[in-house]
Amino acid sequence: MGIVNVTPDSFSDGGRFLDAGAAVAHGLELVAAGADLLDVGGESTRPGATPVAPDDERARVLPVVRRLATEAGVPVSVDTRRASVAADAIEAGAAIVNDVSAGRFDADMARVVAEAGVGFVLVHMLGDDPRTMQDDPRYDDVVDEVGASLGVRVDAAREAGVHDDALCADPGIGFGKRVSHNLELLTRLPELVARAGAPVLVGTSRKTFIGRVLAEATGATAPLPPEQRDDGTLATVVWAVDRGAAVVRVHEVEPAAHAVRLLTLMHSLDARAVA
Ligand code: PMM
Repeated sequence: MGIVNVTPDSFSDGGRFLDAGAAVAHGLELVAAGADLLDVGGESTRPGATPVAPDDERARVLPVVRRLATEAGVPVSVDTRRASVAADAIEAGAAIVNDVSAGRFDADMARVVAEAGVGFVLVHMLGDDPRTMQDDPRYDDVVDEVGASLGVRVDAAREAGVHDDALCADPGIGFGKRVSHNLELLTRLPELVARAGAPVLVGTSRKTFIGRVLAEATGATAPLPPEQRDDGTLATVVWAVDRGAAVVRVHEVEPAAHAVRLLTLMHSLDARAVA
């Protein structure tokens, strides 16, 4: 899943694709680089980001979704917490709704998704506000708690009428998690995959925990900046796919697509060698 952020303030690519034409061109480049899905977002959910007004969010995402849905040749997902924006994006051609609040921000979301029969990505976030989610997040057992919470959201979506094959669950890397929580979610990913009740999507791309881990290795105190996190991202992509992730959400598509292709080939050769 290639990321198309139409925002002025996303942490790694804010402001680069605010113009609809630039965002569409970027989406088409990501497909040429191997993306099977595109995720279009108009609201940054990084900690401390200012919430965007619904009309501004609509104005950012709809023209981009409309053009990519006809031109890209792959399903387009809309990254939004608002049911009305999701409904308009579906009308404009979106085939998936990616909701970082897992349907908790807007009580109408699951109904809109169910009625349209589109895909639904449910993301775990600690608390219900991206502005405060990183304020001292705590878990007794992060994998148990994230798994249980995703299970509740998957059940709620099913009750609202969303089909099993339309659902995807996402542990929400960086959404109310410390570095250690993110690393534990990745190291114990097979447990989450086994209990999620839906295919699992993992979004590690350029996230702060990668910048922190890589900075620590050199003794630096500040995290490595987002533009220097793509190699680290690639390691997490390979790790996640190898441990059962069905979808990985990335900014830099080509290396991830190449890595996944090689990984898949090696797994199939390995399976034949063992048989
Ligand atoms: N991360 C961000 C935004 N949307 N959606 C899903 N499903 N999973 C994620 O991990 C996720 C997301 C924040 O990253 P960005 O600002 O680079 O898009």
